[in-house]
Amino acid sequence: MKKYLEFSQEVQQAKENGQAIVALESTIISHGMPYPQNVKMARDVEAIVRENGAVPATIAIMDGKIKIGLSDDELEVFGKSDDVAKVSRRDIAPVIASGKLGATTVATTMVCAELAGIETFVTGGIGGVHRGAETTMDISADLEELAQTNVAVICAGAKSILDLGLTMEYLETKGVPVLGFETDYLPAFYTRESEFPLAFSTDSTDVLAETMKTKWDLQLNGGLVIANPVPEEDAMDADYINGVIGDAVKEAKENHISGKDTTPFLLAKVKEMTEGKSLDVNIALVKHNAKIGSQIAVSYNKQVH
Ligand code: PSU
Ligand code: MN
Repeated sequence: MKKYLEFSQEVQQAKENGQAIVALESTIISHGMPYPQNVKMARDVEAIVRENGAVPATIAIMDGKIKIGLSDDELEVFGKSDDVAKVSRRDIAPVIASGKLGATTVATTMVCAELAGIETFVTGGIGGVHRGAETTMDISADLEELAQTNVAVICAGAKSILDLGLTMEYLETKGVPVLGFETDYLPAFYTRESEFPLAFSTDSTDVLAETMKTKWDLQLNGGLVIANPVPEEDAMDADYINGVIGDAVKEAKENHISGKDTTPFLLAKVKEMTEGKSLDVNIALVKHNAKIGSQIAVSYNKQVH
């Protein structure tokens, strides 16, 4: 197992010193945002993690290894290259064995974080049940991973490019807690709230860390979704963005976009239709997630050591 993992020096040191570590994904860099904003976002997010007392570990696949922690130059490669595979769970072994560059999705970053002994993972939004999934069966592997892998994912909920109601049903069926941080409703990424109420909410990062520990102490395997709404000042108007998303979903259908291309297509379309505003919001909410997620990681680290 160990021969497939390569820790950066910073992350290796953090492990030896018992410091809190926060995992970060790379699909958001390679397939979620355009260059050069993606690289700047990745570096800024790492800096925020450090400012909040934890150590960042951006995860990706390179040279036949799972990299736990990337250098600045490696971040640049993943941001710039247009030859990076989007790696879901099914793609991990083929991409490693063929020595290709691979950006890890939420699902794959969870797999790799667990292998590396990292319990806290910060991202923008998770994948979910796509609209029309009753016929396409397009359900993100992120949900299946949350059902089985012991990593907490701090995000701003999920985009309404998805069917949020079906996504919540799926998570309930799979026994995945969705915990609101300072919200009683599932955040909808660009907006602070959807219509879907959450079973649990808190304004304490300590309680969230305690919830992670309790779940895993009880051997209730699988992840947790910690839903942290976009800051008020960055949120978009709900009617406006939902209209845009509706048009983007329609365009994806007309262009017969399917499978793993769907999410990147929709993200790029929404950015184009909002003249870049959606990208600014995306960056703002990831940074906010990095702050709250790092506080959770530090608290969790105190409770288990
Ligand atoms: N949602 C976003 N931004 C993203 C993604 C999702 O708002 O960048 C990425 C994440 O890496 C997520 C993946 O794991 O898309 C989900 O893809 P799919 O729907 O193909 O499972
Ligand atoms: Mn899919």
